[in-house]
Amino acid sequence: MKTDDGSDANPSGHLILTLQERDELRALVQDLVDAPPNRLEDPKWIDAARERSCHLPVRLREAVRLFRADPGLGGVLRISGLPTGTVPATPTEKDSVEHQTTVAAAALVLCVMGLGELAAFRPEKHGALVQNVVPVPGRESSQSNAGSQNLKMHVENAFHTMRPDYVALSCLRNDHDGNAGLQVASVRLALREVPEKHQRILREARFRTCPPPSFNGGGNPVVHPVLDGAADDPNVRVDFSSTSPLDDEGAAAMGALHDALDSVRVSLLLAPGDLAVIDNRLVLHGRTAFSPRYDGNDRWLHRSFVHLDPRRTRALRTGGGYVID
Ligand SMILES: O=C(O)CCC(=O)C(=O)O
Ligand SMILES: [Fe+2]
Repeated sequence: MKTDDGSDANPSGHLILTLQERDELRALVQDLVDAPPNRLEDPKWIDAARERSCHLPVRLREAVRLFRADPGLGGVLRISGLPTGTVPATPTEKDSVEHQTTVAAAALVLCVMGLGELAAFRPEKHGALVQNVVPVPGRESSQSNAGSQNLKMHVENAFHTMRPDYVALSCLRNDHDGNAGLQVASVRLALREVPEKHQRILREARFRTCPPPSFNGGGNPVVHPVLDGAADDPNVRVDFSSTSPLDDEGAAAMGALHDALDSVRVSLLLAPGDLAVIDNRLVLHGRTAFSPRYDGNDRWLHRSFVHLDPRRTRALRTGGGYVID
């Protein structure tokens, strides 16, 4: 299906690395894995990652650079062919994160370094640079990435003024049954279906968003508009699990936006070695339900956040590190 400007209905970019590019990338990742001091969070290792990201295969650098300039109508860049190394048993504990420079963690960091600077939030997953998205026993119905029931569509950390510009999710293992799809829906596509009277309401501060469960009680609710910025190409800020309208008109407008997003929603079944980079200013994401078995072979993604302008967050980053307090 083509849209009226001639592009694909799901115009998200998909770069499939060639065998030669995979070899080049694997060598670069291994070099980074071995770079001292072998700890993901160490500023020296992060510097090494930034430097090596300048040597990524040229098509990958191009794809990332072009995506940064314009994420397209779909607002998602998928890259296939990242090395994962030997993948151990999927963790099962709550808030699990990576500290060691594994192949999979280094590959994610390396690929997204070309986009901007990595960031994390102190109250969430210990402020780790690379976080695990895994199902956690007893949290099946949680509206967080520890759950396995349907995860509602959301902008990441929608309550936070310094929410990430991009969310990067790389796949080490999909679920046993191939049911867990990363859902993405672009506001650039959805707004074509939202009547102007609702868009006007969505631009007003008539919505309240609470911090997500992953903040473990940290942060405060905020009242804000759902759409802001350019009239013909706005940013979106809403989480259908933790944003509530303040009045009836707000509820109708949010409902219209929800339905429009649903009509353009795309499911991405990530395979090991796939990386999805989501523009968090334009695209909501969520996940379909799946059945974890807690047998060491459950679905496992790595997640990192990226900001385009680290100066914007500097006052909140004690000591200039990557963690936002
Ligand atoms: O599990 C997924 O595919 C997405 C989870 C999610 O929303 C997140 O980790 O931010
Ligand atoms: Fe999310």
